[in-house]
Amino acid sequence: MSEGISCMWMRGGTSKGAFFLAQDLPADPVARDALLLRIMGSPDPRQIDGIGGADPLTSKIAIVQKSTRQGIDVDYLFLQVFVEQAIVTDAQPCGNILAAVGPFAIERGLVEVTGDETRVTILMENTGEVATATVLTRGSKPIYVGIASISGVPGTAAPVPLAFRDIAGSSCGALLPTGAAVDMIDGVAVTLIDNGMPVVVLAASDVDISGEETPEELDANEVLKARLEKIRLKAGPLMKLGDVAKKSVPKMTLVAPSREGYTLTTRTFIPHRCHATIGVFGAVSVASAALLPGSPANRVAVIPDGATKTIKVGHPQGETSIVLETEAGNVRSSAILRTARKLFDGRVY
Ligand code: NQM
Repeated sequence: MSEGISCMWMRGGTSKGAFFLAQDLPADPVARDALLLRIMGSPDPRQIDGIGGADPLTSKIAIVQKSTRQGIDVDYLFLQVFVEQAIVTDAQPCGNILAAVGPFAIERGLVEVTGDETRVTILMENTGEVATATVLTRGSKPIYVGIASISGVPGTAAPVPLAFRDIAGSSCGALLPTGAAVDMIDGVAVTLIDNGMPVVVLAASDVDISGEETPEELDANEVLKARLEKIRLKAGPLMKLGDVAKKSVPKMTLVAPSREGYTLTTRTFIPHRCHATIGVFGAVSVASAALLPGSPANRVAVIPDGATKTIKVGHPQGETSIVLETEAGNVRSSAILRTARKLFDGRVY
């Protein structure tokens, strides 16, 4: 530790995190997590004694290594470091941080560049699911500069399209872990769904908000937060996630009709603070919930026709478009456009 540890600080989508090679961290998870808490500066609301950004979206870790599995380039373990509690959890994946895994793997020489475009196949160790990232490359390096833009990130950057297949039930064992598109918890209609991320989807109007509030307004609404947490703690076991008191899943997404012409609009608690936008797998799960007839998301959504559906998931800073390939009404694969950027490369102490 006195010598420091090699670490790259990267933006992936609308999140930021510390990227490590697996070989540079302790193999023992207890020692590793203690070290990561110290590196990020948790527990502390300001993370003043670490490099974390005092927000769940900037208190994230990616651990990457060359894969030994057939057809997979790299294995990626995501860890969420809680800001105010001494908790490091692998109980969720992260599709935003995933956007920077391909560029990082190329930077560290884990994947060979194959021309103007390099496809990186990534095993997400948290769920056992596979993602394919396409990274623009020149020489032996990723290109970060480009013309793609995503809501929640100022300016433009090189596009990093991400594609997923068969991610239903990634953490809960089934797309709908209770077998139903609608369940009732505390008198509120909810969809308990996992298409890449366990999410409880409910209508904003059912918990007495419009769904257009700012994250700051929602974070200040203690009555709403207490009500959502009660529902979440009951949803956890129903979703086969056990006791979720100390877990960052399931997420809580409040849905409402969109006045901007998006498919629907959302406000998401992850799970105790309101997301500035929405997570990648969170958005895939909510988009999938919108296709379920009679569900809270379906009731507020305007669903496009056709087997290939672009679902525009509205959020506080614009929208996140998810492309769903469907077959007989079921989602077969999904894709999303992200961008990523190398921010700092050095040693962390
Ligand atoms: O849902 C935040 C993020 C995420 C996770 C969260 C994510 C995803 O925006 O795939 O990206 O929901 O904790 O980084």
